[in-house]
Amino acid sequence: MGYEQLWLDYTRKVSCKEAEGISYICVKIQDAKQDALIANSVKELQEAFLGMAGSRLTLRQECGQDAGAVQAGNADGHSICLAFREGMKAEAYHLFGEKGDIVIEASDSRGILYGTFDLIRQVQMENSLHTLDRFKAPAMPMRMLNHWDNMDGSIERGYSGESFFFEKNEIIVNDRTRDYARLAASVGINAVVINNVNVKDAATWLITDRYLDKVRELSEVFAEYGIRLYMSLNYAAPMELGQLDSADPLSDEVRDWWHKRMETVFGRIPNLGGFLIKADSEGRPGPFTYGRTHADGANMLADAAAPYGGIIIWRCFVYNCMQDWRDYRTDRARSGYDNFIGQDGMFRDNVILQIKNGPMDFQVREPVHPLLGGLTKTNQMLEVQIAQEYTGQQRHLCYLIPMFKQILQFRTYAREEEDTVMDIVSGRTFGQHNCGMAAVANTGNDDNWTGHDMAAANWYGFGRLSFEPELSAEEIAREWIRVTYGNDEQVEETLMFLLMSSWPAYESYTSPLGIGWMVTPDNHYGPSVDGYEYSRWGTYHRADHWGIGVDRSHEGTGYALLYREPNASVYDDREKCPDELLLFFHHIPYTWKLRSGKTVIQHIYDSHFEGVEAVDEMAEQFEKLQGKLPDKAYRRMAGRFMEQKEHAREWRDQINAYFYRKSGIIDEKGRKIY
Ligand code: GCW
Repeated sequence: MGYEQLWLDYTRKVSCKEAEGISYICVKIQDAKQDALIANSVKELQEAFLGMAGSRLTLRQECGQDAGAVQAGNADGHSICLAFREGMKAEAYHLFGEKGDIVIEASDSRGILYGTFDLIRQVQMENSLHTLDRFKAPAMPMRMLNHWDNMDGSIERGYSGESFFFEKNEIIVNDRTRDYARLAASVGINAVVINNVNVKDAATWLITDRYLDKVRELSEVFAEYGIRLYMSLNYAAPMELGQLDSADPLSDEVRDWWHKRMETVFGRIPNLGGFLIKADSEGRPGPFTYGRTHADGANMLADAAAPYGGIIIWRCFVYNCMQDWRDYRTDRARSGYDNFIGQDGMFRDNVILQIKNGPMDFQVREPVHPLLGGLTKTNQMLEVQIAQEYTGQQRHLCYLIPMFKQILQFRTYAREEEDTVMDIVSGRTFGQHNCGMAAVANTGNDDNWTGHDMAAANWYGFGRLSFEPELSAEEIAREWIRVTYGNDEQVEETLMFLLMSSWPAYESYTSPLGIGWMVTPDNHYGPSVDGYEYSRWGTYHRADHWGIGVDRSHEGTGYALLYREPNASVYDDREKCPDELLLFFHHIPYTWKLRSGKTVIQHIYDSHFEGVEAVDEMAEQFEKLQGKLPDKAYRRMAGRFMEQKEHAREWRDQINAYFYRKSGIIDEKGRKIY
């Protein structure tokens, strides 16, 4: 086993007297032996307590009829008691200490599993167990990872090796599959899409006999950790697999084809949650070809999946990727909204629209997508990306949870109260039960799973955040550090500093004031200011000699007005628009004074110098951890920080040179600009 166990590494010893005093597990659950989740909870507790605290926990399947019999301290030591309690919410748990014993109560076995992993975290953090009293219920029903893994083993936008689900067009099920499921479940993930949303070639065949047995095997491993398996679908499957001559959602033949397919697929895979679909986007087929709407397409699939409780997740990432850069009226930022808002309320109850956090594409800074809170009668799910496609590709450190927190806290004004993105995706705003969050995954078959060791904080953090969105980014970071690297204060403080400085630093030395892009086309790594400026992708900065930015106000593309008030008026007015989004919404002269008091051009220069200084400081602080982190991890990270330092300079110098040459305005601090 060459790969690492990350935050579930039970070989790391802890100093926790209370854990040492525990000697057995008592399962007060009927038929627990048949329940794989309970069995796995027990196994996890036994391995964790033995490895970390040296206590060997024996299993007592049914001790005593009531909790009292177990809880009264026992001559042969204390226990961990697992029990069901009626009246608790699905997946919720209560973890508490009672006279030296520990109790995990839940309404279902997922709750027991989540409580188990929480207890293990408490041991890892060396917290007192006797005084525990943690009542937790996940805020949102769907907590999902989307893997963009292809069946040949490559990963679209993957930065940590190859797929561990697929190799040479075959499905892999092995120990690593189980460890993946354990890691995901331990932070509360309960749904996983195994294949890329761009479904082509062999992946189209995942829903056929060729693969169903193996998909089932994979799904069974997931099921034992409470994770539902989902697949991405090829909308044109009836043509590619069924030899029909269309995929028209209103054709009887096509509907029949899907009904039969769903019957087979759900019949063969009991733990199938449903499907994710990218349609009419970036060359993928969809209902537009037949003059039909997204609702027609999604509902047709939803009807076919409904008898089996299946969910259809339909992505809103739909835009014209054949734009003419000369055209100032078409605005990619508008397209998601314009394509879907007219169909609000037309989707079946088992359809969820999945909406990227911003209207463009996972840039380091974007406004919140106006469909979030725009749609009021449709199930909605937020899509974020922990794969760092535009934020340093897991070579640069960029802890993204602070960004996700800002998005979740954004007030949409869809109602007078409970109107934040967090409220919407938790189902509070519109009373929805099919909702939640999905993240484009950042894992691969690298030994450390995520390329950069610290990128694991984004995986861990996404899970924890989707379970408990009230946690702060700092709390999650601290927790990740302690469960991964132990409780040394210097390690904790230094890694905290690195994580918390990383997103602001990355933003500073890359693209300024919300403009985004400026990356090398296709691979999206490194600076290329004009790389996308004259392309078909709709991603322009419109810089000239006088200024920069895209006019999305009422005088421009009108995008700013897609928000509810007061957001619309704030974004529409360059005087009121927040600095960090100014160039997203407005074309602004370089000499314009920002609310910070600096001119736009001086801000560009300053932030790029400061960004590099911040990275230098991060690298310097990191070096002090030599000898304090596991050797391998230290060396891997040291290499990445070296690259980040160099690469941040490249960003700084290219951006500053570009704007100096365009504007002809000198840096008032007289620093070197090329
Ligand atoms: O971010 C862009 C990526 C594509 C991706 C697409 C999407 C899977 O560059 O690689 O395709 O978004 O989200 O569908």
